[in-house]
Amino acid sequence: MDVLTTTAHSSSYLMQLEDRFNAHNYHPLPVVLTRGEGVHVWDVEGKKYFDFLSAYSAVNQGHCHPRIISALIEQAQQLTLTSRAFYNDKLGQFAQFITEYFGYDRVLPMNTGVEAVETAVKLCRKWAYKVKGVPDGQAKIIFVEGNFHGRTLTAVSASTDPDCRQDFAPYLPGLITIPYDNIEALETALQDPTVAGFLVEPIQGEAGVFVPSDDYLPKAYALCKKHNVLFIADEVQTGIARTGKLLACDHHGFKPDVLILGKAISGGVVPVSAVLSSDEVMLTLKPGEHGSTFGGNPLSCAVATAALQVVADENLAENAEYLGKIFRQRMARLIEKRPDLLTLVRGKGLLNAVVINDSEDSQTAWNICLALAKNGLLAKPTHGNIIRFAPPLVMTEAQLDECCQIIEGVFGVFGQS
Ligand code: IF1
Repeated sequence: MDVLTTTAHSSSYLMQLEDRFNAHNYHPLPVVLTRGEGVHVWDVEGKKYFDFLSAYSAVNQGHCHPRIISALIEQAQQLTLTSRAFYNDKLGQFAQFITEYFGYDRVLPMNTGVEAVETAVKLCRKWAYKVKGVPDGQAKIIFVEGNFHGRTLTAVSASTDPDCRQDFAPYLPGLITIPYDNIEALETALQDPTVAGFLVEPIQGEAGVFVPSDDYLPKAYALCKKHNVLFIADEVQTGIARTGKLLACDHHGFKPDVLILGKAISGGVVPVSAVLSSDEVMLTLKPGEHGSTFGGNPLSCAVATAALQVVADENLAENAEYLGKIFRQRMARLIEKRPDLLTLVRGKGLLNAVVINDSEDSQTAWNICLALAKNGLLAKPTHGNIIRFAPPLVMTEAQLDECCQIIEGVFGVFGQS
């Protein structure tokens, strides 16, 4: 008998099943999805939605992109995993492809975004001791307030969000947090010669799509150069064309010393993440000092290669840039109509958010998302009163117009019974 059937189960049954047998580490919107194609997803009752979350920017290429799925199927029928105990015929080719694609000497492939963050932290520390000459055990890495880098103990040790870190002590030492978008604070922190890295999201996604001042990132990069500190960009969410350029750092004309990628690097098909950097940084790691069972497996290499080719061939960065401008204009007009409900829209490319004119702990944003779902558009609040809007980058202008009409319709009447 097929255990995981996709028929005959209602949404309510499936939600109860998950509630009974799964950990309660999420509070999902009450929608049970069973199919995805492009910018659309369907629930088990057959209702169709526009996906305006894109699995937190993992399906930038759209759900089940045919080129990525066929790469998955072809490789899955040949070889999925060898471990790195042996070579495989895909990793070397993938490593050459992705390093040329992003312009780096070397790649270290992992699986989830947070594993790539952990890898970057280990590389930074190794570089600190082997190259910079920081005394053993004293390397520090600077993070910024409001950061989100994942759910491991390193990531939560760097977090300033109580929900992310409460009751997970003791925390990893050697991590400093400074205010985001504050160059003076960074300059001060860099006076410490044991600092080896500055790890930052070019745009803070989870915090609520905070776009820093235009000169913040380039100035921060220049300061890191001045102090022989690695600029480490966490582009797990902002990368892969999401913000209107291949990388969010591309808006500022510099290349991070260490680049962290995840999510859409595989088009949301299988977990793939990667760290890219120079020979100087990467070759500080020797055999046996880092790795993972699935890291660099042939299936991931085949899928990620296809997923990145789709980004280039379908001009997804340019599309994100173009549609993002239209979206923010439409939302700005909506704010003029409903200043009682909305305060602002912000973002870059197709990573945007609207801030609801209500307290963080209000149910307003959640209730708006419920209303949006009823009208065929899926989005979810990030912190309390902020709704993130991030559709797949394959969206057409006509589809975006239809989505804006849904959003304008819901916001237009919300709270005006
Ligand atoms: C959840 C947030 C988004 C990330 C950045 C690393 C990671 C993430 C900038 C880790 C992951 C995911 C995690 C997921 C929800 C989602 C999320 F709300 F949590 F913060 F996107 F904003 N760096 N973000 O955004 O990558 O290990 O998850 O592959 O944990 O609830 P991962």
